[in-house]
Amino acid sequence: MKITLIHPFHYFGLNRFAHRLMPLHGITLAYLSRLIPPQHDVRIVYEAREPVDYTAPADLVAITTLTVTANRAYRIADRYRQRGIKVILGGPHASARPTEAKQHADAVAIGNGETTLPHIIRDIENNCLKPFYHNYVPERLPPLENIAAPNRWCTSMMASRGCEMNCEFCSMQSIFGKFYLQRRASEVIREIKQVASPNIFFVDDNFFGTSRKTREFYSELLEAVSQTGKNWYGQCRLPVVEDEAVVDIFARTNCNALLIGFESLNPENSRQVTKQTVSRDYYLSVVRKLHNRGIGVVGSFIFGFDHDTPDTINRTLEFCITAKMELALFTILTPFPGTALFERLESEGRIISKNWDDYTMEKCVFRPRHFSPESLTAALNRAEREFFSMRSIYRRSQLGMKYGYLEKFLAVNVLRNIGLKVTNALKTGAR
Ligand code: B12
Ligand code: SF4
Repeated sequence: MKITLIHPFHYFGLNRFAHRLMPLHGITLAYLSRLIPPQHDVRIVYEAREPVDYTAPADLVAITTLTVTANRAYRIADRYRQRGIKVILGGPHASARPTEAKQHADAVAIGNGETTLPHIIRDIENNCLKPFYHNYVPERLPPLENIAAPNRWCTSMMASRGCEMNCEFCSMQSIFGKFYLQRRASEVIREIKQVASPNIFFVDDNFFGTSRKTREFYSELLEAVSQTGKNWYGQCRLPVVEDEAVVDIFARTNCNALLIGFESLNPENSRQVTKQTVSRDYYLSVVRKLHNRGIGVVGSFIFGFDHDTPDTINRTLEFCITAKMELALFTILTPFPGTALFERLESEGRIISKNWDDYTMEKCVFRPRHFSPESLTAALNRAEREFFSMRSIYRRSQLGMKYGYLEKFLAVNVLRNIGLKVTNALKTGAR
């Protein structure tokens, strides 16, 4: 069979241009292609990079969906089905809303593709496709030999999948189930050696973890990565970098930067949703510890929790600049379908938009406690503009210039500054 795998794209205009400049995507399609038996001819299409060619020959089209890309995925699916081509939908959104997705597909894969995709392909070959394929926790993860890089600069890689935590706003456990699986370190090391780009981005949910076994696994892996001369980026939970010994390993093995989910500076929010220790001093000590070892910090923060007020946002901004964070990702709390957060806000009658196009994490789709939806979106935009202002870039770069890390991030900070100015000018012009 000729099988086309598609990752739809929801950003248009300026954002599409930005994505072309710096393409970064997960490994979903490359990963799914490894679950398809080798006799099939597989084509991968990232819509962010190339338009979907509806005339290219295909016997089966498999589309992955995030909530924000769901509507776009449905439009693509409808056009293929009009041509009589079978379409299957999967991924976090289709898994959370299978009945909705089924209106646009011949079959919907719920949850982990490791268990559903091979089964679907077998059923298509035997002409007995079922409408829904249900989630099972996989027993092992497939190898990722010769994985294609989205750009010359960085390649995404996965060494483990699953997370031991269950944060209220996250879809991992509620959609995919409670599991944590590691691949064989030797296999991942072999694959990393095949990669041509100088940087590796680990997409693992629970990178490094906290158990002794997990730490041994990652230590072996990272020592091998450093021997290839490549640098790496990862995303990890705060408790992981509390340990000096772990930070030493990261520094020794060429960690360029870590994306850290700080989520909130407000301890009352953390009691409600993230279950992690929160204090400004503790956060600052973590950032300093990483900076002292030459590791950049990309801080991820969520605004709109029940205890957030405008003051929380001001304090967060002040913290990010004082801590001289290389980058900050400010997002609005978003109740993705399938999460405990969605259920709670729905039961409280607080969700105001179910247009999935709005689920960008930059727009408020529910009624927060201490903001109007519009004022929360405006506060987020203001925080972003201030964090990426030239004055803030200058203040944050002082430490970076001394130790040599901000220069790695200067271009992306300046580009973000320009991007925000252009977006703002376009919005003002449109009003
Ligand atoms: C790396 C990453 C990114 C990268 C790359 C994004 C990408 N498009 O993949 C970056 C930083 C760019 C990013 C951005 C965003 N991300 Co992100 N990201 C991830 C992360 C950590 C890993 C993705 C990955 O490669 N996973 C590994 C692959 C193998 O897993 P998978 O895609 O889920 O696929 C499995 C199954 O879903 C299934 N499957 C998937 N598709 C299909 C299709 C078929 C036909 C079948 C049979 C099976 C199947 O099979 C696979 C194996 O089991 C995930 C969390 C996670 N663990 O998945 C979040 C995650 C996907 N991101 C999320 C979000 C919200 C976003 C943003 C909207 C955030 C923002 N504010 O911008 C943007 C959207 C960008 C976009 N348009 O794609 C959410 C999505 C929730 C939702 N319901 O939509 C997730 C799940 C995080 C979370 N914990 O909630 N992200
Ligand atoms: S947000 Fe991160 S730590 Fe929390 S459950 Fe999701 S993947 Fe795990």
